[in-house]
Amino acid sequence: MASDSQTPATSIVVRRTVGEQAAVDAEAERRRLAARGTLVVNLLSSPGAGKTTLLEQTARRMGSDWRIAVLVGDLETDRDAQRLQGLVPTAQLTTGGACHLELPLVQRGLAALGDPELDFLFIENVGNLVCPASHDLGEHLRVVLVSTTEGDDKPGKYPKMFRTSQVMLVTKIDLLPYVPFQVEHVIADARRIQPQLEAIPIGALQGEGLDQWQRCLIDARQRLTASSS
Ligand SMILES: Nc1nc2c(ncn2[C@@H]2O[C@H](COP(=O)(O)OP(=O)(O)O)[C@@H](O)[C@H]2O)c(=O)[nH]1
Ligand SMILES: [Mg+2]
Repeated sequence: MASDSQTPATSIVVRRTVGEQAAVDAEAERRRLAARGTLVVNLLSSPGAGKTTLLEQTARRMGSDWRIAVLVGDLETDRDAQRLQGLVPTAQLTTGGACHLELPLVQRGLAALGDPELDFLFIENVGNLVCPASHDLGEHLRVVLVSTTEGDDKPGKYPKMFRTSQVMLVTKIDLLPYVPFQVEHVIADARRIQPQLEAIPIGALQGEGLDQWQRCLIDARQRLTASSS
């Protein structure tokens, strides 16, 4: 039997799948931004549920007290970024047809803003209740919006989106008198999938529920800074 010194060295190459590497990268980004005190909020919904409107109102309410920036994902056009211009530093992330955002594009958007020190970084994902649920952007808070015009049966039909979110905003509650939609039904349906889900009904245009939304953000950031210090 050969002695140890004669044994040829054996090298083992450990390869990660693309998915595993993406998870490692997202976790590294999450930790990097947590250490800086930046709460990253990933906003997801079907098209038109009210993500940009919510961001406009959030920037108006919080922009003078907190350092905020927004990365806006879209298939084409910079229309949402234009709506936010003048309210908050914004970078448009154009996916060129892809149905969701991925971390490298988010990191390019943040670099385009100069990777500033922030209290809150909002990411408006591409409008879609399916694909964005499968992509970790390094966020600390995943927020799904469901509007009163979409029907109160959507959580059960798109379970991954609701299972992976911490907060659900029920939007456009000013339209409740005109549409067949029960807020308690949508909340019960979502909590069957994700019992811990925090649910906040809002009407962003009129400002309903925005105090609670703002408290939710500030509390989440406080928890983040407490746990990373
Ligand atoms: N009635 C009502 N309409 C809203 C509200 N929030 C957004 N909208 C409208 O819904 C449409 C889509 O909103 P937008 O913010 O662009 O949705 P996004 O595609 O998710 O970014 C726009 O016409 C908004 O004015 C709301 O609270 N109430
Ligand atoms: Mg939008």
